[in-house]
Amino acid sequence: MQSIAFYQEEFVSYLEKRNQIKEPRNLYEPVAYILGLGGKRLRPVLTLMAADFFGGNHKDALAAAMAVEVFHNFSLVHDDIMDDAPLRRGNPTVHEKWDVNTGILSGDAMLINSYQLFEQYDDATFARLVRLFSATAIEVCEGQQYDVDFETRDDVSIPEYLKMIEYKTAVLVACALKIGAIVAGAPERQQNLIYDFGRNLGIAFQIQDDYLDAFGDPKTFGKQIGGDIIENKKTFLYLKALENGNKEQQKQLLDLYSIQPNNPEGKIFAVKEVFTSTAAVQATAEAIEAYTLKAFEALDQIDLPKERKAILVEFGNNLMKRTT
Ligand code: DMA
Ligand code: MG
Ligand code: MG
Ligand code: MG
Repeated sequence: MQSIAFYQEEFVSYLEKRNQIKEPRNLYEPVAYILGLGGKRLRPVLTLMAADFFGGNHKDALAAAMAVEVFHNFSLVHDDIMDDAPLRRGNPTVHEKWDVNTGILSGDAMLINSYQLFEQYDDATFARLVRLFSATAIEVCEGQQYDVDFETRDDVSIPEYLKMIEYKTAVLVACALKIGAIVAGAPERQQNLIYDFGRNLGIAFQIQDDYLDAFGDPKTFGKQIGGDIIENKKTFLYLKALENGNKEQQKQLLDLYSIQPNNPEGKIFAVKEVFTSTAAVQATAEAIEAYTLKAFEALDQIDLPKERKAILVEFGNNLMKRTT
């Protein structure tokens, strides 16, 4: 059985070959830029692993894995515009390096290109992949719309938050795995079970993403620390702090989130103090663990040899130790 590092290397060497195409149009410069910045390659690696684990060949899944990664990067380029983010993977975001229009158009080009990458599969597989991708794309857009709407709402509940992160983040992690299973020709029940594993892992992943946004190490994180706080994002930390806090802490948090700060660093510091003093940090760590365990329970039901499941467990556990 191959290691996770093996799949990463396989994927990156494939990506490098594809990325050498030089287009005369400026549109593709940002595409090559964002894809070339690296990142964890989490989603395409999951596609390749699922393809091998369900009895296929990961090489047949490379184009599909590429589609997943290109789709993910489309969503990041648009997300950074929506979140007014200056940094991505330790470098300027696309709209910061070029401009907002370039960010929108190069993001659109990536979304379309991601579908085009499915063309190499036979018609039945193509139809399955496009159907799943379309359903996922709509959900990601809906999740992103909730995320933006929640910025100006102060009555967001934890179930609403969980739905939002399931849509904006977890469905693509789940989709990445299911795509590998589809390419391998796995039975539908197995496809759905691996999807459920990915969905729960993706929820844990986004709760942790929110945590790192506030408490990550600026040297390794690659994004602006405190960006969610500046943008009044309703994160798990925030909602738990509001739930756990006393009247005074609740008022402080609501006040901090209701103004456009002229001192963003001061706002970030004050909000993080409330996150810590209300034990929201502890509750967040517990939620990450709970969803990771749910993912492993889903994995337990899948009809795969033990050693393959062990690699997916290792993958999940490594993900929970991440700093980027
Ligand atoms: C990510 O939410 C969701 C999508 C669809 C990109 P986010 O804004 O927390 O992501 P990041 O922290 O990477 O900007
Ligand atoms: Mg963002
Ligand atoms: Mg966002
Ligand atoms: Mg984030």
